Amino acid sequence: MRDILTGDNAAWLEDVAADPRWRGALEGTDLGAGPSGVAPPESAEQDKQHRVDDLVDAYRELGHLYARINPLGSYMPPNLRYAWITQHGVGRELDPSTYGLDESDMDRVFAAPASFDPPRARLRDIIDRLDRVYAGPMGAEFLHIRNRPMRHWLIGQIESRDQLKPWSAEERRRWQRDLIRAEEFEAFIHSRFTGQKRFSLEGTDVLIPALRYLFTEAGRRSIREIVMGMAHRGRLNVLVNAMKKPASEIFAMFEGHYVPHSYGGSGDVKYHMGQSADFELEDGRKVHISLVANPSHLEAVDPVVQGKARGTQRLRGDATRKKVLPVLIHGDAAFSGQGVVAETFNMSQLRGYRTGGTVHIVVNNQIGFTTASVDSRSTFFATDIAKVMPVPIFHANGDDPDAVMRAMELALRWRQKFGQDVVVDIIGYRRLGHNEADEPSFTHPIMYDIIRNHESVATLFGRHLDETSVYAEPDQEAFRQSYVEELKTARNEARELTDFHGFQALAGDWARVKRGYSFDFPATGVAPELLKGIADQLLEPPDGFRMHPKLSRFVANRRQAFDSGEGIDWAFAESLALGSLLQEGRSVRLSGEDCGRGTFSQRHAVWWDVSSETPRQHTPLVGLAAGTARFSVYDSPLSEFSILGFEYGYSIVQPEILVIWEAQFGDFANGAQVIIDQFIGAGESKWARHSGLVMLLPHAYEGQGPEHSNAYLERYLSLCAEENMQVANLSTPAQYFHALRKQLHQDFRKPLILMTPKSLLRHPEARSSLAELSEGRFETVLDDPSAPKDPDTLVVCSGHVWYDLAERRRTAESAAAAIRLEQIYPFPKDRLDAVLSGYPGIRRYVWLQEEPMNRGAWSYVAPRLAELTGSAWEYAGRPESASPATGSHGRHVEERDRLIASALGLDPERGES
Ligand SMILES: Cc1ncc(C[n+]2csc(CCOP(=O)(O)OP(=O)(O)O)c2C)c(N)n1
Ligand SMILES: [Mg+2]
Repeated sequence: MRDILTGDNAAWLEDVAADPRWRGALEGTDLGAGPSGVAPPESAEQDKQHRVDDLVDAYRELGHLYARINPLGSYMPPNLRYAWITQHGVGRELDPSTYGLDESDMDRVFAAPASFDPPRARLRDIIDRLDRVYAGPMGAEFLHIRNRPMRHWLIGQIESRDQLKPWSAEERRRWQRDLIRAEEFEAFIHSRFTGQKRFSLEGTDVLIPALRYLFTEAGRRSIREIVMGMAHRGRLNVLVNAMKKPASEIFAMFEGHYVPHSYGGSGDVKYHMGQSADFELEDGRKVHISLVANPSHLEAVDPVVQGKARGTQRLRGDATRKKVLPVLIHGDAAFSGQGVVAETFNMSQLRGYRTGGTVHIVVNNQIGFTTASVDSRSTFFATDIAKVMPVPIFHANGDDPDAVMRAMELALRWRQKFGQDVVVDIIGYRRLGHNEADEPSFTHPIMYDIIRNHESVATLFGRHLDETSVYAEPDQEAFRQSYVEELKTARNEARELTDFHGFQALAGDWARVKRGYSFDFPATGVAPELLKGIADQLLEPPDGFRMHPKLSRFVANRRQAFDSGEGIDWAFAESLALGSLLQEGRSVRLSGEDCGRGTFSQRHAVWWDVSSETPRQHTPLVGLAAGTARFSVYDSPLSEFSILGFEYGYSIVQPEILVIWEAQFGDFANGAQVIIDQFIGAGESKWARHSGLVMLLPHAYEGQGPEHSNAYLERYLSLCAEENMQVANLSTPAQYFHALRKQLHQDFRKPLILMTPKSLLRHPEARSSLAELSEGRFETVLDDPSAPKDPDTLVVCSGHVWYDLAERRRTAESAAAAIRLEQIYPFPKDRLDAVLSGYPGIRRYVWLQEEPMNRGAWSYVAPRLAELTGSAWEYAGRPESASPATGSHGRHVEERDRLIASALGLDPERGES
């Protein structure tokens, strides 16, 4: 600012500064105080106008703190009331007398805010409008939006005369019918299935008309698909009354007729189920709505919804992200408490993860289980976390459908205009306990006294519609009765649904996908001439592109390896595999921390021109994509939970895209443990949702200390059952090449968990030949390429440790053969059996691993290996350890030498050297 306040500009800016409309903008600069730093004298008229402007600003800034947004009136836990007053000094900010305006000014005409029409108005009318739009049953927070045009647009929308127009009678009758449905649905379950958990919506019933209004408005604005996530609260009600799930199916689950095993899988409780349905507009247009299945873990579904929405945008060719809308419905306690909410906001505008803005709805019942808001968060509102972003927040009184719909409308308008997130905080209450068997007044006696005497929104709004002759009470009652009859019929139908499994059949592209796993792997070799074409594309810089000298060397090395037909390393094998898939017309998406270059400088999927002033990049794989295929690679934010969730969500959209997530080091994936446990491991069993997601987890004991050694292989293995995923620890680039290609070439989709190399990326022996890429397929077991004659010891190991073993064996006299278990789950029993049968004279069977005994694959493989040979296997590896690895490099080397020696039968205790 200071730089431009010189010369000619200064005079012009001084003129501007005199204009009252610019006052706020220039506050804090020299101009804010006038040309000489001293404010010019004002006329009495100007002075009054400034006072009016200050009042207008106060409404915009603080109106929401005065708004009548709490249906429980002034009820607030005592300490929260204290916090309110100390933080906000609420009292007289909206009182005209605070600004020196009194009754005699009320009929005087002033310049109105720019959003007003006409531009001048009586003070009384200005205040009246501001009061209604900012301090009525809806409050708005937006001053954290720093972008002025966006903020002004929003102010214009909120203050516009349109906001005061009454809703149409037809619209309001529709909402009332939705409210009646919402209320009767809960009441029906309450009386028929007493004491069973349903997580009643009562107290925030307005969610049902609000959602249906959102779907309708979205459809009118050309949105074709909505991807939605929500928690337990009112989910059954939403499924039936907003998403067309037959009530009979819900009732069948209450009746105990639910038999997911008849389809296969565990199924899930009713309030976690997903659903998809077409929502029809009156003009016949349809909006497809999908509610993503979710686990109990609150907010974990948020990034999954984002990934699914992004994938759907891709599938539908929605380049501007205006046709597919993500909607997330949160609880008030979870919204402020769960960090993944902040992670999801953070990714919302990033190139690789944006979805064009999410409509967030907070179903705010002012409590979380038994915990009061004051113990739940340090912020005043549950929604304050959203203020890290330019996200408008509308608070609406849940007892006032007119206000709630207004907020929904503004939210959608904002999202479609700016592609940014927006929050609608529906403030209601929870009529019952956390669940229906729960007694809420143990902990909140005063609040629950108020709630007991508080009439439902359907009662209040219904009475108002009756009194204003919009919807006569007898007509409302007739509708209520007809809906109850519908529910009764549904209940009777439920009695017939005796073998209800609840899974929605796989449709579209997924219909082709087989459910079961198969060891009949497709051939995944790629002809040498095709590989050459791919390599040429990968290794050729564009014209005039100046490469980093080290990158030039990297490319030259790859070229040399390719031309010699030998020495293809890990990362090169990866590029060739991805390039081949792209050439076949299949898309690839890779994301993770620093994955463009690669944590270990191994990948260089993105090249940077070192000479150009404007950053110029080249991504060689992009040019290989055939047809509609696309290669995308994104350096992700420093988050595991949200990014893995996002990629999982992307992977369930359609089966023909290879979606890969890479951890910086394998152990960091435990920050995403909820996604691994609840979605990746169990999603197919619970919800019949298939995913071919690949997780790359750098893993190897190389003396880097406790945190960079271990990807917690054992955790994945503990989740393995019923062929739910594939877990592998590979030892050659060719194996990696075939594993990646196979992931799209096999006819089923299961997550692939790969332990990936670190030092092996550059190990001169961890190389493959072109011939190995051109022929064959993925092998679950690799036989010993240089087994001694008549071995008496057979070692089975997996991954990196094989190279240590092979090296030691070269210099030691050992009669041990060593084979590699490349895929650990599904356990390749038959293949391993076949390989073992090639070694008839074995006296010692040894499992070798570099991980401590309580980690790695030992616990998983031990009983399986024993079953194969009918004898217990020896263990060669590190002893049990609380920490994943030693922090001392010297100690690491000792441990390594000892475990290799022990596997080969060379350890001192055995009297050998
Ligand atoms: C991550 C996680 N921690 C704890 C729980 C247990 N839990 C279930 S509901 C709930 C309270 C949620 O409060 P809120 O988000 O306000 O939703 P409400 O039930 O009030 O609608 C808790 C703690 C959970 N489901 N998920
Ligand atoms: Mg709550």
